[in-house]
Amino acid sequence: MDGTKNYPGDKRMPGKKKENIKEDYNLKPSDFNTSRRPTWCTGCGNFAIWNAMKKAFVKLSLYPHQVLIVYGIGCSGNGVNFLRSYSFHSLHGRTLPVATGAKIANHKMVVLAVSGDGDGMGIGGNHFIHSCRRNINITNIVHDNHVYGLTTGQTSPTSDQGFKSKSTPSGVLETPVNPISLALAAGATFVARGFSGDIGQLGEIIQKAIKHRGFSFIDILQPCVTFNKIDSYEYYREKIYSMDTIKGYDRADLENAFHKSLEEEKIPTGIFYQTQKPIYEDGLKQIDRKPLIDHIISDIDMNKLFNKYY
Ligand SMILES: Cc1ncc(C[n+]2csc(CCOP(=O)(O)OP(=O)(O)O)c2C)c(N)n1
Ligand code: SF4
Ligand SMILES: [Mg+2]
Repeated sequence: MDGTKNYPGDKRMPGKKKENIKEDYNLKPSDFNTSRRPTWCTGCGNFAIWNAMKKAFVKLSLYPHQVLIVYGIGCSGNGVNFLRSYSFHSLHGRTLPVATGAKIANHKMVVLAVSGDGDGMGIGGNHFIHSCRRNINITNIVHDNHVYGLTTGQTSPTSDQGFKSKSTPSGVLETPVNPISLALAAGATFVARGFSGDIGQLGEIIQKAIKHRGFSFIDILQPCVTFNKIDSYEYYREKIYSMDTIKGYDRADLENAFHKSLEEEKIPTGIFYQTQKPIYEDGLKQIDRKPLIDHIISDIDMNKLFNKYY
């Protein structure tokens, strides 16, 4: 947690245990602000994601000490400095393994993994696939601006074919990763797309994703106003439509979700797919009765084990 100042109603004293934290104040989005103001470029879509996340926590009555957010490296990852919660600034591409470890250590905690498209779909792509199929109860948010923002605008795995950047001056040759299709194919149990130009819908999706029991994935179309002049707010506003407008859309229909994920002429937003399956934690006997962090380990003698192998 950002340690700059206690949030209102926080009765903790240094060294006191978590049980002493009281949720006795009227939660508001600004309770999730740190003392630092965001440094993102003016107009960056990250602002809306930051606001939508804070609003979603308030709607769910989640207090800062009940949430862990694991960030990757990137402009998206810099959110670690601006959103007050327990947080961990991990390595580029490694948000999901860190979040997975934290969730297993304390499965009572609400855990989110926040990364960029380069982070989540490039170097972290392998972790993404296995996190989807593992169905661990965490929420993965990808700020999908189709570029490597922090390193000044190189091509990312979701950049459009033909996109020109410093790293591909003649245009991208490959077809882009489709994060929604990939999540569906890999077995994610909640798959959604948001747009940072629609904070109302985005906040709703984030709430539902956190409430979902299982791995929930949200790909957020997030304009990078500095390094991606193609995928702008105007561009998206022309192309986007909400799936909430489709009467009778069945979110449990995987095949239909796939079809939707492949639409390009118009871009659907909202929840593509949601289903219930046993979560990874259900199979872990060690955390059946209480979180791993509450186990008493001081009387475990490791010497026997060490002596056996050394
Ligand atoms: C292992 C590793 N490789 C490369 C980098 C350099 N690096 C830092 S941020 C970044 C790209 C970030 O792009 P993205 O994940 O899309 O996040 P954005 O900045 O667009 O939010 C890269 C390549 C790094 N920090 N660590
Ligand atoms: S470089 Fe792009 S993604 Fe990064 S803060 Fe600026 S507008 Fe946002
Ligand atoms: Mg990016």
